[in-house]
Amino acid sequence: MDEKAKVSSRFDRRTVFKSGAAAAVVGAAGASLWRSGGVARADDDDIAKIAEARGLTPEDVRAALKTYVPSGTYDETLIFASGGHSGQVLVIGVPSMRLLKQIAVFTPEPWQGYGFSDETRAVLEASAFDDKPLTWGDTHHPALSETNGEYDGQFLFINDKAHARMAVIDLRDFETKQIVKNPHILSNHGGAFATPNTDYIIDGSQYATPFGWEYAPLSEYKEKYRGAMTLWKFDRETGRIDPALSFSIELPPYWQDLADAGKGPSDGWMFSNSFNTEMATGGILEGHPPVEAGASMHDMDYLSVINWRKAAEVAAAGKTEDIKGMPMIRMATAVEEGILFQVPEPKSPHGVDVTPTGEYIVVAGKLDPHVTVYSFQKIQDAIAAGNFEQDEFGVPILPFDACVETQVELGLGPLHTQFDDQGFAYTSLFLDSAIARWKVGGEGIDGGWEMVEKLPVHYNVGHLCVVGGDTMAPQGKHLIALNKWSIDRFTPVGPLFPQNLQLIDISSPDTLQLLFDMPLGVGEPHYAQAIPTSKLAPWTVYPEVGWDPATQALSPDAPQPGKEGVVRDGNKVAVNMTSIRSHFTPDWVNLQLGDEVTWRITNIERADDATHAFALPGQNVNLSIEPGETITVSFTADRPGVYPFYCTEFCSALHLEMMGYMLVSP
Ligand code: RUQ
Ligand code: CUA
Repeated sequence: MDEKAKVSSRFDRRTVFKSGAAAAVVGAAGASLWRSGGVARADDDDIAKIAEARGLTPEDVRAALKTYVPSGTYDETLIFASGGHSGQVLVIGVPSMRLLKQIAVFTPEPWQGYGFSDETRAVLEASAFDDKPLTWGDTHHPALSETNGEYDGQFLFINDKAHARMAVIDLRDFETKQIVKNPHILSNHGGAFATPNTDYIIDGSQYATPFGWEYAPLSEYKEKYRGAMTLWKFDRETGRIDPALSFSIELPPYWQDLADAGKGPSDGWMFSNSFNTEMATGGILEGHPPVEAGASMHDMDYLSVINWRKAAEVAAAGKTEDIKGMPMIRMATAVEEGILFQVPEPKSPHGVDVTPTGEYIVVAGKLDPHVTVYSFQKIQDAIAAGNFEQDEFGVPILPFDACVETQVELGLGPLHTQFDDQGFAYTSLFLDSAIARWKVGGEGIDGGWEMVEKLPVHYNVGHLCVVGGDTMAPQGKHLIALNKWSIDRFTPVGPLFPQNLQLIDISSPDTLQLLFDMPLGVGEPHYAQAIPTSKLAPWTVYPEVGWDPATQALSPDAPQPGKEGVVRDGNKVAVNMTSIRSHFTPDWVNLQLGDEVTWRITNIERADDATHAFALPGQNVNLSIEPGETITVSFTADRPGVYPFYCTEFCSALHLEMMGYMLVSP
């Protein structure tokens, strides 16, 4: 039996629920639930009959009871999942696994009006590649902002791997406020990761290129191509990354994979895997091995160990080189200042994850059946003892044996690790299509560093996510496996399959239970972070009428009720409009050919969910104007005609009547 077939057969367990005999499963819990509702309208046997008629096993019923969120009640947890090459972020409720929102980040999105208003267009345009606007991204790793090593629910960051960009989302309104383009590198992967107080957002390069997006032939790879770690300075007050205080550190031309920030004793340091220490570049037709083979020849690659706090001091002291307007700490400086070290790590490492106490660093090598656990203290001891040699780039290489705490054998294709509050770690096994639960060891812990259970998942699991699972305060109720393939899980919908997010109950120390399969047909989530909803405080309407979400302040230009109108100054026309159920004021907008129009709309509603939208034919415009919001769109009236504009959000019984005429006279 091949591996997939084996896994499948484990899922072929239809011990169908039998009424009477199996009613014990619903048993006490089921019965008391019905009764506590105050309605004695069904007994256990009815539930058993439903289960039997639907062909459900006792396990199925248990899973359903644990995930069902009745109408009118809320999920206890939200996950923020990347949307992969949709370029967006997905917000999903747990345990119901209902998709609540897709936050537009790198890709224009009409429902949110993202990329159509002046304000949101500016966010996208600020991160253009030179002058070329980019209208998609490849989101991989969302990072929630942290205070003292715990999620604080204020901001979310996410990278665009395809263009090495970083986005900032404000969790007061769940909207993207800023995207910065990395001036040094062209693709990233080791980001976004927040330092424990969100001083910096870590952004590691993926494929080595010459810095500053310059040209150099592949024959000069070793001399001219480089990797880098960028530290984006985050300013909580403005809610923005401050590129002027951000900097990069030059690395050898290996490919940085994931990264993580230290915490507790390791706070001030960060860790990043480097694979392709072979420096393979492909060249299949030129007689070289393909990258997949060329980059997998060494038994050991390197874990980069970087003192970011020291690096920030060195950057502030100006010991940097300016490349495309942003400082770079050169490799030689990084070595001289004691910022950069490397430790060998086995076989094409992928994920690096610091344990909740900050004492250990867990590395998963894709081609090694173990996770390798490094001790931060041992690394520090080796550095202090000068116990290292230098590689061909001059970077100190600490000895493997001196830094490793232990290795834990888990299975095939380990990728990523998260932690819970019961002392367990969870590692995804891509090739095994399984989640391994293992016990974290260390001082005073009995029987640590060993695998305790493996749960099959469908199929090819990439990241996994536990509530707070990468923080200093993880929780132990749910784990979400983000699976790449969904063969035989869902009703076929053509050759492009949805992704499959699987919800797993990890609350019992004895056994893991798969609860729910969530097909996601809107992109490929890589990583996700989960946060209790009690830590979030989003607005349901904007604080004041005339609010500008771009500045998170009252806009001085906001059209206010009673001040609406069309104001002409030569060929410059300002349209000051308000919206309320069910009309726009003004609803006649008379323009002349060639007019340069600045059109502002304030939604003066104060009721939750009373969003109006604004579609203007011929100008490629759709705006979403949430209660209190002010929004702007500018264009040139470049074609005579009559253009009915209307509200695209079904806001009231007379929503169809919520329209007006824009007339452009020749
Ligand atoms: S990763 S391929 Cu996060 Cu495992 Cu991007
Ligand atoms: Cu406002 Cu429809």
